[in-house]
Amino acid sequence: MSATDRARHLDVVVVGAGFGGLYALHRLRGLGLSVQVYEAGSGVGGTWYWNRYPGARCDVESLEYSYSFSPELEQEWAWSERYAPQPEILGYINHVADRFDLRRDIQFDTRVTAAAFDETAGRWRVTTDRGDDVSARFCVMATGCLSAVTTPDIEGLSSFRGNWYHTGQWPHGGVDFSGQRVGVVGTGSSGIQSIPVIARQASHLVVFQRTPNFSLPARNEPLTPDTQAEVKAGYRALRDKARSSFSAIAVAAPTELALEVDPAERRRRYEAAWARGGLMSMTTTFRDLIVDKAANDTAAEFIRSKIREIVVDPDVAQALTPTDHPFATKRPCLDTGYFETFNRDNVTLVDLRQTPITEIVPAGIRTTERVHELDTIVFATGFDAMTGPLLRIDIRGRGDRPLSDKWSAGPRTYLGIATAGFPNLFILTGPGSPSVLSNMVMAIEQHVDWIADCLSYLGANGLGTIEATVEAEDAWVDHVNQLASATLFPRANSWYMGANVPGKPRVFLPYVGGFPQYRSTCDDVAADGYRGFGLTADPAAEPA
Ligand code: N01
Repeated sequence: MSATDRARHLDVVVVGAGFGGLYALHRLRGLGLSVQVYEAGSGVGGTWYWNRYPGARCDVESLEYSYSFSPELEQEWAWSERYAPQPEILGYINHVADRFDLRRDIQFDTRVTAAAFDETAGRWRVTTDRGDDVSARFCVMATGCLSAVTTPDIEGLSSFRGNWYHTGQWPHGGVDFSGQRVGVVGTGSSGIQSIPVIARQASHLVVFQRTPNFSLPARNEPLTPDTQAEVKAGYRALRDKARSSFSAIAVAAPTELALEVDPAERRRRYEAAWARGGLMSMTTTFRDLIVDKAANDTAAEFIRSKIREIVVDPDVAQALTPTDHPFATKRPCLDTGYFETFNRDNVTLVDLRQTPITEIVPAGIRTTERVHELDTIVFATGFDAMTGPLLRIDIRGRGDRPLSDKWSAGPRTYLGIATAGFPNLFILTGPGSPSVLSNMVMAIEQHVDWIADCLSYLGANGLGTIEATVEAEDAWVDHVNQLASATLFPRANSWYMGANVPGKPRVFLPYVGGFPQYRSTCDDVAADGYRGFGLTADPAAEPA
């Protein structure tokens, strides 16, 4: 077979060159398979390639938010801070791409537009916006969970005289806000990270807040050589602990109930978590925070009391205080000086619950109260999470059925990795898997390793296709829903629930049973000959 034919008839197409796509390429190429990665960006990095807004950094500690597959890589890379800033994570991913010689199988500036399963050939036909038209036995969708940005459809945006940006598609050259009147719309993680930084540069910052959010101090700090050396000396044990921890982050599982301890002791624990900083400190204080509303109220009220302590103007503090959802039912934010920013003279909070946006005009944003004159608008308005990146591609399975049709009432997967009617299509960290509720890098590695083992199994057994059965998928969807309904998560209008996208079905998207339970289910399924999947023989592997 010529090189051109080989390029057109691949073993695997991987869509996306973020953490997921890169590791998939590395593992699958290592099996001797021909792999082509398509990436819409001009470089590797996925989330970390696109989200370059001021203040962007990870909210999982750097030493854990990194690949574990290569002990050499772990040892040679040095992180500078407890939570790595976006440029450093992007530098890390670029280092990985070079170190493992990945770029030669990645085509950049190329967006996959469609993937259709040809039942006769038993292959996927994948097409791109650059005119590529290739055939592959397997497709790995490494499209990310938070990559399909959502910009609100506010009347008049095109009339705005200034510039506007979305945090998830930030210009590579950066944006200089010096001397500008800036409006930030949205107070999720992206808004809460960028607002303090923009406030320091802009002449005036107006924050347009629809829903106040819980945010915890990051307590970011430089990582000392001693800390790094200590972690690196015990890296395998740390990774093993992470793998057996609920969120795939190495923390001890809480054992106590919040209401089991007296109020003074409870407060002391919350104070200690606040002082330590980080997401896990607070969320793992007690084991019932996400299942018992009364327990959750104690943590929520503690954070509210902190907001009142920090924010000087009581009306502003009140407006910033989250009351509409239990703590952690929306992804809690990590910040550096977020609430303190509202004590600055050059920052104004607009509470959109009191004065909603009516339109954008050439001079700025009009609310029911007045026009806020602006030079620049920043939309920190989030993403069509988990399903958006897949449904923005025209994916068609058996019988030419679009995935968008199959998922019209919400995503249906088996293990969050496969969907019935779409043979040989794998979704990395898809809906129905722990994904966004866990350390994403570890979740990615677990999925890629499972897929690599699966492809080896198919090869070793002369099998051509693997496809989730409808029965296994139905049972998995029921299981995922049951787990979610036993928690407080469905009480929030969150992107976890699809609530941030008009018309999106309200379904709790990730699997909430924890990473270890999920991982062992995946391992059992594989050990049981891929229980719940239909397997067919590979005609090419049969004796002539
Ligand atoms: O998006 P979001 P994000 N008018 O959906 C508001 C990860 N992440 O990009 O709550 C006015 O959380 C919306 O208001 P409401 C992390 O998993 C991680 O900030 O819908 N406002 C909300 O305030 C995170 O959870 C990191 O009422 C509108 C905001 O916009 C996820 O990405 C950093 C509006 C959107 O918040 C998404 O975070 C950044 C409208 N029409 C992101 N539409 C770290 O690792 C929406 N909003 C630290």
